[in-house]
Amino acid sequence: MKLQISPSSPYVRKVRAAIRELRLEDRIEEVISIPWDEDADVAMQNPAGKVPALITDDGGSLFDSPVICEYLDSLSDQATLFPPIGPARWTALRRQALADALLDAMIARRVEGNRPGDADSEYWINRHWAAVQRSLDEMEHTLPAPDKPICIGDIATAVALAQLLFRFGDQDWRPGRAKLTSWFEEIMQRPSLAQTHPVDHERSR
Ligand SMILES: N[C@@H](CCC(=O)N[C@@H](CS)C(=O)NCC(=O)O)C(=O)O
Repeated sequence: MKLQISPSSPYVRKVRAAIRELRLEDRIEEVISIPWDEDADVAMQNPAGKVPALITDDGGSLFDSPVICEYLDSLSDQATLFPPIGPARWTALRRQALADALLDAMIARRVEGNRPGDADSEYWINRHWAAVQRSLDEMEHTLPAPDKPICIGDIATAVALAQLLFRFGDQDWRPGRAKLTSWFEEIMQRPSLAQTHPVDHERSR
C-alpha cells in the first residue's frame, strides 16, 4: 500500500501515528505528494485533492484520514485503536471528530490570517479562533481515565494539540489547562508521535 503524505499535515500525522501504533510500518510506503505543487497527483486518488490518501493493494484508494485509520485498524492483528460498538467507541470517534474540527478551524484561521485582510477578515479570524478555544476546553473536560487503552481519539487529540503549538506557538494553549497539558506531555512520549514530528514545506498550511 502507498500513503500519500505531506510532512506538515496533521491529518497525515494522525494516520502515520496510527500505522506505527498498529505495527503496520512494513506494509505501507509513505510517498510525498504536496497538494499545493503543480504536478501533485493526489487528486487522482482523492478528488478533493487533499492528503492523506491511501492506495490500497488492489489499486483502489481511500480517504480521508478517519476512513484510512479505520481501514488500517481492520488490517492489524497486533493492536486496535477503535473499540468495539458501544459507548467506548462513540467516545473515541467523538474525540477524533473534536480534534479534527479543531484542526479545521485552526487551518481556516491561518489561511484567513495569511491573506490580504478585508472588512470580513477579523470576523472570520475571531470565529475560527473561538472554535479552537471551545474545542480545547472540551478536550480539557473530556480526558480519558488513565487506565483506558489508547484509541484513535487519543492519537487525534495529541496530533491536534501538537499542531496548534507548531503553528501558533506564540498563543500557547497550555496555560490554564493543567490536566490537558499533563496528559499531552505524557502521550507525546509514545514512539508513534515522537517519530512523526511535522516538517514544514513551501506553501504549507
Ligand atoms: N478531512 C480531511 C482533511 C485533509 C486536509 O485538509 N489536508 C490538507 C493538508 S493539512 C490538504 O491536503 N489540503 C490541500 C487543499 O486544501 O487543497 C482528512 O481528515 O484527511
